[in-house]
Amino acid sequence: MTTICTRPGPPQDTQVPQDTQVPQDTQVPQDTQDQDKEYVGFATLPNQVHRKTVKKGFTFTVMVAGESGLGKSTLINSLFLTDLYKDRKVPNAEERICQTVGMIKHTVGIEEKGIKLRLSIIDTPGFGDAVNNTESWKHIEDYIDQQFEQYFRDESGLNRKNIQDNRVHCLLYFISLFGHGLRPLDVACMKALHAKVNIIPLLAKADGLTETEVCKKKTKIREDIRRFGINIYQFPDCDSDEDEDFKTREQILKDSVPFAVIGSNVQVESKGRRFRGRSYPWGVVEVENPAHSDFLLLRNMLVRTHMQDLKDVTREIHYENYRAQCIQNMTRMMVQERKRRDRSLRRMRR
Ligand SMILES: Nc1nc2c(ncn2[C@@H]2O[C@H](COP(=O)(O)OP(=O)(O)OP(=O)(O)O)[C@@H](O)[C@H]2O)c(=O)[nH]1
Ligand SMILES: [Mg+2]
Repeated sequence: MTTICTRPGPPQDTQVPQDTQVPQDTQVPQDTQDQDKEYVGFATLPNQVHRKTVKKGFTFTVMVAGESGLGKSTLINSLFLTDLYKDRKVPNAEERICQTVGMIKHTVGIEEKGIKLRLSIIDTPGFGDAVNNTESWKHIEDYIDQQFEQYFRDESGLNRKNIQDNRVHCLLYFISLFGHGLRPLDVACMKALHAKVNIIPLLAKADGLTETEVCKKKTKIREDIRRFGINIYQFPDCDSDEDEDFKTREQILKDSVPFAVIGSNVQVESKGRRFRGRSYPWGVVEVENPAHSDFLLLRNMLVRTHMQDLKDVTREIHYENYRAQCIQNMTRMMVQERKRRDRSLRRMRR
C-alpha cells in the first residue's frame, strides 16, 4: 500500500526523550504492566479526536421560517438566552417594509467549560402577508443554496484549510395555531425546502391553546406531514444496547413533534420567583415549564442531544445531494461544450 499524504516533520509524539522515560527503579504494578502489554494504544483515539475538535471549535447555524407574526424573533431570542434585540425600538412603517425583505444573521460566540461554539441564528421576515404568496419562501431557499455553493467553492479551491461552515443545519418552521393542520403555504414551503435542510416543525404560540387542543393540533399536523409527503428531520433510531432511560427520552422527543412552543422576551415575577414568561390577567405562563410548552425539549434537543446529528445529516445528505447535482451539471456542460467544439471543428475541415 502506498501512502499518498504525509505530514512534514518527524513524528514528535511517538519518540519519548531519554530523560522522560520511566526510570528503571520506578515500581510499576504487575497488573498495569500486563494491561500495557495487551493494549496497543488506539483506545486513546477518541481522546485524540476530542482534543482536536475542541481546539477547532464548533459551529452551528439555525434558521427560522414561517408566516408573519408567529413569534419567530421572540422564540430565537428566548431559546439562546441572549437578548439579541436589546436595542430594539418600534420600527416605523418604512423600516417595517425593510424588515420584511431583509434577512438578519446574528452570530454569537459562546464558551462553556472550554468548548467554543459559534452559533449563528438567521431570522427571516415572515411570509404570507402579500397578495401573491407564490414562492414567498424563495429568499430562504436562495440563502440555503448560497451557503452550499460557497462551501462547495471553498472545498474545491486551492486552500482548503480553515473553511468556514455557514451551511444551515436546521430550520425551525413555525406553524400557526389558528389553522386546521398545515396550510397550503406551509405545505408548499416545506416541500420546497425539505431536500435542502433539516426541518423541525413548531406549533407557535402554544399558550393560545388548551392542552387537549395542542394534542389534537399536533396529531393533525403529523397526519398532514405524512399525507403530503413532507420529509422533516427524522430523529435517529436508538441502538438496541442503549439504556431504557435513553430510549424513553428519545421516544418522548419523537412523540412531541411538532414542538409546541411559547416565546417571551421579558422576565415576569410570580410567587417570589422570576422567570421568562408571559403574564395574563388570569395567570402566567412559564416558557421553560415542561407542563406549559415543549420549549425545554426543543432547546435540549438542539443544543445538548442532537446538534451533531443535525450537522451530520446536513453534511451527509443535504450537502451531498447539492454536491452531486453540481458535479452532474458541470459534467453535462463539459460534454455539451466538447460536442459543440467537435461540431465546429468538423465544419471548419469541410
Ligand atoms: N401569545 C404569544 N405571543 C407571542 C409569542 N411569541 C411572540 N409573541 C408575540 O407575537 C408578536 C410577534 O412576535 P415576533 O417575534 O415579532 O413574530 P415574528 O414571527 O418574528 O414576526 P415577523 O418578523 O413579522 O415574521 C409580538 O407581539 C410577540 O410579543 C408566544 O409564544 N405567545
Ligand atoms: Mg421577526
